[in-house]
Amino acid sequence: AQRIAGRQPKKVSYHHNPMAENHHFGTTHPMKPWRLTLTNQLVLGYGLQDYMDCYSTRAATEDELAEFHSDDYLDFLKRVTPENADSFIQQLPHFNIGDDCPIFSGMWDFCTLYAGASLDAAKKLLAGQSDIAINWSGGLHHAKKSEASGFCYINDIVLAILQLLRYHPRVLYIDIDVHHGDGVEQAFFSTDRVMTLSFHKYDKDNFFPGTGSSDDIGGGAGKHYSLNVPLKDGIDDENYLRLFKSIVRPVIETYRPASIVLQCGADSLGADRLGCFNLNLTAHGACVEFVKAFGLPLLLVGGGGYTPRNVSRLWCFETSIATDTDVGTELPPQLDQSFREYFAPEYVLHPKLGTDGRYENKNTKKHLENVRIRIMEQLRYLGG
Ligand code: ZLV
Ligand code: CA
Ligand code: ZN
Repeated sequence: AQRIAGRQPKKVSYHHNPMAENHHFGTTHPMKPWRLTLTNQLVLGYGLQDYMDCYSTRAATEDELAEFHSDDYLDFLKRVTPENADSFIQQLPHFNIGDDCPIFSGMWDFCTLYAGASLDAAKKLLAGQSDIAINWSGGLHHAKKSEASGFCYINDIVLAILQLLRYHPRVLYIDIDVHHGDGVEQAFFSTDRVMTLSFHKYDKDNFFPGTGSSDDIGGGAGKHYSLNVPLKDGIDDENYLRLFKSIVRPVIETYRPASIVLQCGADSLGADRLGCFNLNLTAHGACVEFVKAFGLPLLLVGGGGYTPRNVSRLWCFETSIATDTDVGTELPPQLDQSFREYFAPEYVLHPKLGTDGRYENKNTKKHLENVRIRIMEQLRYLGG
């Protein structure tokens, strides 16, 4: 990698722990933590570690998790194992443990590690020791106070935002995962100190989690501070990026946050196993670049992403964007053969993802214009 000439590079911190990568949700489960191993191989292959401060993260403590989660839920998560699950059988539905959120070996370690990384990242930003802090193992936006949901057990994003709120009067949360960021929205539903903005596929009865319509706007003191951009199948680079920019700029200029948390779920890419959009790495990355250009303290977290080779391509590419480096379009020449084979058949960083014809673009100009107008209407209510 090479630094792009003529830019004032940001201080970037990379919060990472290989121990969070070796967990298995189950053989048929789409969430594959080893996608982070692949990401890190690319990051190291391009030498991006030379352009940022890399931290090996620690597990979050139970007290830190209790800033958001209930004690009985944490107690359960800490104690339950695949071996003793039988003795918790009545509690499993209560905590929404099941096929989406199974009990797997090392689950507590996995949860505390990805949450610890987001907390460390938030603290680096608060201390002014980094401008952009990255935790690709985080971004698990569906977890609730007392309940697991959609592959998420601990909501590391809520915990990180709570840290930022100690010193920052307003925090903006932006979520470009293909799913609605319901857990973060719900946690801050009735406060005006956090604005949540999620872009997602919305189909109430047929796409998880079924929330996030334009009518979903927050409540109480938080009324108009939850923003949603419901989309249909197959949105492409040009339409997504135009919509993203046309919404995010006025949101930032109106809300004037002290910091931004950007959830970079990779399941909004084309060819994702669970997603249904047609984005390429370039458009997804351009969203990160656009947010970065506002120059506010920025926390980048991961999230969904179910085609591991593309998840790793994306998050490595976005690491290069954060560090103002150019990694080109080829895979790193020094990438180990055992990792290179995952990138067949193209063996490049930027394969064309939006062209497999799996999802045609069902978003009419009219629909996109309507969702944009709904957001502009919400913004008109803010802060007098
Ligand atoms: O990417 O799941 O649709 C952040 C994130 O946003 C559902 N779950 C629930 C509601 C009833 N169901 C189905 C339960 C299926 C359980 C296993 C799968 C197994 C194999 C292949 C696909 C799935 C699956 N599950 C696809 N979509 C779901 C969603 C949850 C999506 C979570 C997205 C998480 C990390
Ligand atoms: Ca989203
Ligand atoms: Zn998702």
